[in-house]
Amino acid sequence: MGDIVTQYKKAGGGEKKEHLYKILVIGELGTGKTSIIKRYVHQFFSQHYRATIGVDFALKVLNWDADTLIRLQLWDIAGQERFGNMTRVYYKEAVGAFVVFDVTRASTFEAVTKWKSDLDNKVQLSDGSPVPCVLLGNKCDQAKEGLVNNASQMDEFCKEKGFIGWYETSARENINIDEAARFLVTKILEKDRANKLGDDVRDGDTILVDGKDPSNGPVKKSCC
Ligand SMILES: Nc1nc2c(ncn2[C@@H]2O[C@H](COP(=O)(O)OP(=O)(O)OP(=O)(O)O)[C@@H](O)[C@H]2O)c(=O)[nH]1
Ligand SMILES: [Mg+2]
Repeated sequence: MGDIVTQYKKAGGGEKKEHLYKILVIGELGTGKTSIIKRYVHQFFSQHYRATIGVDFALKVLNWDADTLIRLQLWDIAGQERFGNMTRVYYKEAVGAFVVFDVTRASTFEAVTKWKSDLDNKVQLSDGSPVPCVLLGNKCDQAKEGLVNNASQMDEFCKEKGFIGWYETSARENINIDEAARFLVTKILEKDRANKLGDDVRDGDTILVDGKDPSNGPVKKSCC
């Protein structure tokens, strides 16, 4: 899968395309993955830290343009999972990813390379190319520590490690999260057009995800 495209009639008579994209959110413990997703999907932030166990899910629907609706299936993977052996399962069929570090803790930046290698070793697009991945330096509302203070070195780091770009974000202050997501989705759409990531679903077909409408909650796998 990766991407499921549905075409359906718009009120005006034309056809509207609908894409379903699986996006991973990975990185060290406590870097703010869950907070970024909560901010992005629910416009909500909490100071309270509750570690994610295993994986969590959220769905964000984007009215991309007049002809395109995009559903982002966000996979919020626990920081502790890099030491487990489940990431291969979780990464399956992803078409985009965010690797998150905490700008106040340089150790979380040092772990970024390990997360990126884990990703690249375990999942590729159908043409064998790496999954487009954006690096997020979160908690930029706080004092920064390490390489993140040097933008040109960060650019260089991203080029070297195969990130398509990087952003400083704050889930607390709602900084750059929409922008980073828009950037990633733009790249995914480009890849999709070049590469046809998924199957077309005929007009009138219903997308079922584990037997449920994906707009109703966590989704895992699509079928039709
Ligand atoms: N100041 C500040 N704190 C943040 C920000 N984002 C997250 N936090 C705090 O950082 C802590 C950890 O956030 P989580 O979103 O739970 O981190 P996580 O990456 O999901 O952690 P795991 O699930 O353990 O992997 C929480 O106390 C959040 O309130 C931010 O942008 N700024
Ligand atoms: Mg979490």
